Amino acid sequence: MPTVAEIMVAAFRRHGVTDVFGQSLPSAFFLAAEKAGIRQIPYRTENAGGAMADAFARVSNRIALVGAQNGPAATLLVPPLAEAMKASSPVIAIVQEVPVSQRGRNAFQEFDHVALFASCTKWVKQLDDPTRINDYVDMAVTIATTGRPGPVALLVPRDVLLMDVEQTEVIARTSQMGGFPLDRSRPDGARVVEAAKLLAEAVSPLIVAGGGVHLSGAVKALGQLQELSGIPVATTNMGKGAVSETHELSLGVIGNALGAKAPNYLTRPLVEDADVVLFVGTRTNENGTDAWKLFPRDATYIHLDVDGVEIGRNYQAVRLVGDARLGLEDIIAELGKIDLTRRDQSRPCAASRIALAKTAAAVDVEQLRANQPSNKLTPQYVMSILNEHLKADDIAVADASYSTLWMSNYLTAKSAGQRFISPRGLAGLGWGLPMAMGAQAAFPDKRVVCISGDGGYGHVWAEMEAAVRSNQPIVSVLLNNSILGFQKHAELNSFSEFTTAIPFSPVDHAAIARAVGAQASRVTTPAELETALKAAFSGSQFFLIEVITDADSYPAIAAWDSNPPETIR
Ligand SMILES: Cc1ncc(C[n+]2csc(CCOP(=O)(O)OP(=O)(O)O)c2C)c(N)n1
Ligand SMILES: [Mg+2]
Repeated sequence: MPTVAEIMVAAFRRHGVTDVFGQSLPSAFFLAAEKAGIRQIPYRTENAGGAMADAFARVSNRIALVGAQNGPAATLLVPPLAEAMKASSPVIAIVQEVPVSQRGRNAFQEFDHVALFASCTKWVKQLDDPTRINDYVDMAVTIATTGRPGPVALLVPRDVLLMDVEQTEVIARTSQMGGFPLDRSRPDGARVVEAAKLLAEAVSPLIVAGGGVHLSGAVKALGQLQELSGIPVATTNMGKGAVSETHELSLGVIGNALGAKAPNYLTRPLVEDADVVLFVGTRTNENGTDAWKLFPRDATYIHLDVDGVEIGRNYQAVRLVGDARLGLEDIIAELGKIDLTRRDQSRPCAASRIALAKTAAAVDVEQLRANQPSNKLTPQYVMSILNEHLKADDIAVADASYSTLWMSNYLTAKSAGQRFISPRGLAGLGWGLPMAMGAQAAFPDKRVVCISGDGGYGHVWAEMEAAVRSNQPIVSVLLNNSILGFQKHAELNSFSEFTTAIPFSPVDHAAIARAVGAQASRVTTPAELETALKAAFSGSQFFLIEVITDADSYPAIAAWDSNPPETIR
């Protein structure tokens, strides 16, 4: 007679699950999973395991599972689930519960997990009736993947997992889900007609693509719309790669890092001059809109999003509630029926403005390379060299803080659909390395590059051991400026001083990496950087490149233009 754990594993296999992030708990579940051929990908901390699952889901468009014990382990899942919630990532947390017979008696590590996960999941439920196991698995999968995707938590009491149940008693299910979006819905047809008309008749329209374009698999449709309409496309940090940044109508990433020193600063007028803006799959959050200052007040907005709550939150808009791919296809179909003379006429002008901005950006990068101090590399320089090594189907992952902005501003999306993953749901430190591990687990044959700061890396050093154990050939680039960089500069900007917690003691990260069996190189010169990158990219093992970087460098955060941190000291 099979146990509930075994039936649960079979149910997840039915949904196409091949990998689970875990640390052996709940034991009955993982023992059954490994016997059934599901690979357990180990984490050192639950924080990291949840972030791995999040990235796995984002890059693969499949649900991702993470397991954890009750109590303290479960509490460590809160941060990654909160990030997944804000970033619309369908992570399924399998959390052990105390045995039903011990409930409410202060059992070992007993905690109210329903209350714990209420704020950071779409759904949290405890399985009590063993015959309903298939119902609960399917409910978890459905809720994670339908509508706006997001995390769920399935609580499984230790004793229920071990129960033997007659197959005949278990409510059977046969549906195969596991991919997302599970259900695609079309926006209101009349509003699509209205939107197409607005786009056709605009003087200088703009499309802004968020992470929802990747989640919906709408990259191809967006490229078709860009080509057909000749409308320039910008992306948010999470939308980066939704269009190829080598396309003549692609602006690159816009948002809070579009300050005066940004390489793509000259794209800013194209945003500020827009009279019609089409948002696709974006929350119009603070950073993506430069604190809602970037877009013109008097523009007309159209917003296509699966979550109607996001539409009109910050910009009153023509409401296109629905799947990004279907919505874009509907707009394309409507544009096919109307006169696009205006769009055809405006395309060369938009393209030449963008070309000018890109030429200026290239000059900017040339200059920073020429003026590079020989013993102290700037992150801009490191990123521009890394960009040369990155191929069109490589995956780049960045930690929060400056790393995300260095990636957005200095790495080029060389193909439509190339992925650039960052924890921009909540921008927490320490997500970079585990997200790279999750992406690598989803695509073992792809090159995954991780960019982190030393503060964020300190949250997750231990995960290097897990990456080595899992034979993950990640190229991990650590920008070691020996400070909490953003924190220091933000404090200088706001208070003209900073606290004593900002500088770190010297840390030899390369030595830590070697101690856990990884390859590593500590880099201080351009020549050493080049050698290390060549070795890392041609190798097949986890490779940490620790670059000692200039602590005074910071990305072009627009809010600091009027009061740059360096002038305050
Ligand atoms: C979990 C978490 N704690 C604190 C912060 C606030 N914070 C944002 S950036 C930053 C400094 C990051 O330093 P580091 O990782 O070294 O990157 P750098 O800015 O130096 O490149 C801090 C403390 C955060 N975003 N997430
Ligand atoms: Mg730092």
